[in-house]
Amino acid sequence: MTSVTPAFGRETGGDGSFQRQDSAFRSGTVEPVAGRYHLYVSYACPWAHRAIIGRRLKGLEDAISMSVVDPVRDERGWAFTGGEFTDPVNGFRYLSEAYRATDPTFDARVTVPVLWDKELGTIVNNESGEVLRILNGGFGDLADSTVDLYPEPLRPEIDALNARIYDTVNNGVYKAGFTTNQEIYEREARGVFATLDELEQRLADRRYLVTDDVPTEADWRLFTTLARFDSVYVTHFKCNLRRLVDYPNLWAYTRDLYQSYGIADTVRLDQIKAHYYLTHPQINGNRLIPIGPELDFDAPHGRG
Ligand SMILES: N[C@@H](CCC(=O)N[C@@H](CS)C(=O)NCC(=O)O)C(=O)O
Repeated sequence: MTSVTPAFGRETGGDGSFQRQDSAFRSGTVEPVAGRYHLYVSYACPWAHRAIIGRRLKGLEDAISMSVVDPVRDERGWAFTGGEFTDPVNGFRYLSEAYRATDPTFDARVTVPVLWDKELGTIVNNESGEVLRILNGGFGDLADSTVDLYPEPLRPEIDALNARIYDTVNNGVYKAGFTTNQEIYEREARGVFATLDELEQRLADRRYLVTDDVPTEADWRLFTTLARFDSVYVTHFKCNLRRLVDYPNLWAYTRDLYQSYGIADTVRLDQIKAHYYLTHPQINGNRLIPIGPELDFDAPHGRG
C-alpha cells in the first residue's frame, strides 16, 4: 500500500513524507536605498509570489528591480534562458550562482524568492515570509507608508492565521502532493480541506481574514495558494475533495483580491501550469499540461 521511494532527495523523510528544507539566508537588515536591492523570483512559485505582491503593494517597483527565472527548469535548477527570463543585474545563467556567490559551500536546493544586495553582491534573505516583512517594513520613505500589511495591533491574530495556513494550506498542498506514502497523503489532503472549510465560514461575515477594511499579510499568503488551487493543486497534487470554485466565499474572496491593487498582473497562470506540470516528472510523467479548468477571475465578486 505504501511506498517510500525518496522523491525529493534530502527533502524526503524516512516515511516518504515531504520535509521542506529551511531557508539558508535570513538577514533582516536592509538600508532604504533606491536601486540597491534586487528580487529574483518565479511567477510560478507561490512563495515568490508573496514577494512580487509585497513589492507591488508597497509601491517599491521603481526602488527594487526584479528578474524572473524560466518556470521550466531541469536538474540544474532555476535558470535564466533568455527573453523575458534574463538577469540584467549579474548576467547569471543559473540562480545557483547567486547562492554560491553568497556561500561557496552552499549545496542544498536553490529556491526563489531571493532578495539580493547589489552593493555587497550577496543574498540578503531567501525566506519568503521574511522577504515580505522586509518589503513591508524595511524600506522607509521609499515605500508607500499608507499600506501596512502587518499592523502592530493585529500581529497576534495574523501570526496565528499564518501558522495554521502555512502548515495546512500553503505547505499542506505540497505535503499532500509530494509524499510517496498513501496514509500521509490522505491525512495532509484532508487537512487542507479542513482548513479551507473553516476559512469559508470565517469569510462569510468579513471581507478579509483579519479586518473588513484592508487585506493583511495573512490574506496575501493565503491568496497565492488559492490562485493556484484549481489549476494545479486539485489535479497535480491530488487535493481534489473540493475545488476552490465549490467554496462560494473563498472563491469570491480570491477574485476580490485578484481584482484589487494591480494584483491580476502578478498571476501568470501559463507560467504556473508550465512549472508544475513540466518539472515534477515523478508526479506527471508524461509532462502534459491540462487544458483546463476555465476560471473567470474577473467575474464580479460581490464583496465589500
Ligand atoms: N521556504 C522557502 C521555500 C521556497 C521554495 O521552496 N520555492 C520553490 C518554488 S515554489 C523553489 O524554489 N524550488 C526549487 C526548485 O523547484 O528547484 C520560502 O518560503 O521562501
